[in-house]
Amino acid sequence: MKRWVGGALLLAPLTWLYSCSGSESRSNTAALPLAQVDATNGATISGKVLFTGAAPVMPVIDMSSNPTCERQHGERRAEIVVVNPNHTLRNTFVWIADGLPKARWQAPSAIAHLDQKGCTYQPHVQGIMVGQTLEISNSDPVNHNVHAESRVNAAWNESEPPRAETRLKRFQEQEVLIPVSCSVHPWMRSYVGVVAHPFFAVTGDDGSFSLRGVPPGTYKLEAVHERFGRKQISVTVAPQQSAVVDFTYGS
Ligand SMILES: [Cu+2]
Repeated sequence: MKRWVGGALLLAPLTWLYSCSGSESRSNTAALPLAQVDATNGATISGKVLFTGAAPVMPVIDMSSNPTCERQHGERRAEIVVVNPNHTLRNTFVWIADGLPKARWQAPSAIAHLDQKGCTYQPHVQGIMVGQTLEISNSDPVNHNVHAESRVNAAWNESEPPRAETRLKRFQEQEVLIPVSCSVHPWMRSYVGVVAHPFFAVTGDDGSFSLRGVPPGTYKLEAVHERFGRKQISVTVAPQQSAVVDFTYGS
């Protein structure tokens, strides 16, 4: 088992969101062979996203502009930075940014979901594949306005009233990450990573990630966090090998 800790490259702050979002787009992969995850001989790349230093205190969200939202939630803090009790960072998107063999990966038929509930987006960060359906719903009794602030894919901004039909969206190009905001409630913000292959994950309450069935090769593994930006680590895996890669954010 190999282990890489820290030493990652942190790109310039504030520019991370719209920097290069990966190698292949759907438009130029149509003629490539179809690839499949190799569960037998593929490698596993796993690890944690660590956070050092004191966890920043997130502000309480001011929902006073909408009493309905405020009644639903009471006091709620922003999810911009969530440090877990084990000193790891939640809501970090981890993916293979470069190095995969030239191939076309099939999007899963499973539908991904983004809900507007309690005047927040749930989940806060998620990954989907190029071409995969994202169902956007509104569980609230208030009007929301969903704005996909994409730069590579076509952006859109659509109202979603209470009890409206769910919206089904697909993104045709790789783009990491797309901010999704609400024009009505400025505190509402979500991020969707759209990837041309299945090797991505989002850290949860233990800060870990695991990418399975990865073809042997050398990859640029990237972590992306909405506040702390991008970090990249090079990792090489042989067939059936397990590699552990930890990213470190913080002071
Ligand atoms: Cu809203």
